[in-house]
Amino acid sequence: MGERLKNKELDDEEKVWAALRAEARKILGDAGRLKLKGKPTVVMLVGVNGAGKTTTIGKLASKLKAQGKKVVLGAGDTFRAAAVQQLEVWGERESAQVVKGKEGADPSSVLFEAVNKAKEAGADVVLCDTAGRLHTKVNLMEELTKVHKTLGKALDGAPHETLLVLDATNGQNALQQAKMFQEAITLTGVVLTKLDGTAKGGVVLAIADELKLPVRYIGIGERPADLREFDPDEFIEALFASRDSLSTEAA
Ligand SMILES: Nc1nc2c(ncn2[C@@H]2O[C@H](COP(=O)(O)OP(=O)(O)O)[C@@H](O)[C@H]2O)c(=O)[nH]1
Ligand SMILES: [Mg+2]
Repeated sequence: MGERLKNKELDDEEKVWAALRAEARKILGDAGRLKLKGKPTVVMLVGVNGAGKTTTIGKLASKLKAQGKKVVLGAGDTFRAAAVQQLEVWGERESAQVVKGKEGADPSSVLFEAVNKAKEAGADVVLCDTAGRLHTKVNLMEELTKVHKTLGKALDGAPHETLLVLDATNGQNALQQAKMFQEAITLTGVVLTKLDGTAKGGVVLAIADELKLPVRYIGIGERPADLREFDPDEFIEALFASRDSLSTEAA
C-alpha cells in the first residue's frame, strides 16, 4: 500500500480510499462459480464438522437442477450415519441420486462408485461429501488425500474442483483450519457459510488474502436458495458503501 501511494498522496483521503479499494479488489481475484469442465464434473467438498458441507451440497444440487443439470451426490461422510441420512434428504428434495455405502464404509470406494454411477447415468456433476472429523486429524487428512487420489482414478482430471467449506462465524479459527486442509490437499476454492450470522464481511478478504484461493460461493442461510455466487465487484461496492454514504452525508 505505502509503496503504491506517494507521501503527498497520503494526504488526499480520496486517493487513500481508492488505493484501499483497488487493493481489496485485487486480493479477491477471479472468483465466480463452478466451471463445468468434465463429464461429469467432479466436485469434492471438505471442511470441519458443522462448517456446512452437506448443506452446501444440497444447495448446489438445487442450483444445478434449476440449470437443467443432472446431479449425483456421493455420501463420503461414512463416519456418522446421520450424515448419510442428511444427504439423502437433500437428494430426495432435489431429485438427485445419492450413492452411499454401508455405515463405516471406505469413503474412497463409495465416492469411486458415485463417479462410476454418474458416468453410467450420463450425469453432469458429482458432488462428493466428506467427513469433517475422524478419530484424529492425521486420520482425516490421510483419508481426504486418499479420496482425492481415488477420484482421479475414477475419472481423469477429477476432482475438477475441491472446495473448502468454512464457517464465517469462526473467524481466525476458520483460517487455521483452512491452512490445515491446504497442507493436505490441493484446494481450488472456498465456500464461506453462515454469512447471515455475522456482520463481519471483512472475513472474506482475510480468507482470500491468506489462502490465495477464490471465494466461489457464500452461504446466507439454511434454505436451498441461500447460496450465492460470490461476486467480488458487488462485495467491494457493499464493503465501501457505508464509507461512501458517510462522506456524502458529511459533504
Ligand atoms: N445460518 C446458516 N446456517 C447454515 C449455513 N450453512 C449451513 N448451515 C447450518 O449449519 C449446520 C451444519 O451444517 P452441515 O451441512 O451439516 O455441516 P457439515 O458437518 O460440514 O456437513 C446445519 O444446521 C446447517 O443448517 C448458512 O449459510 N447459514
Ligand atoms: Mg455433513
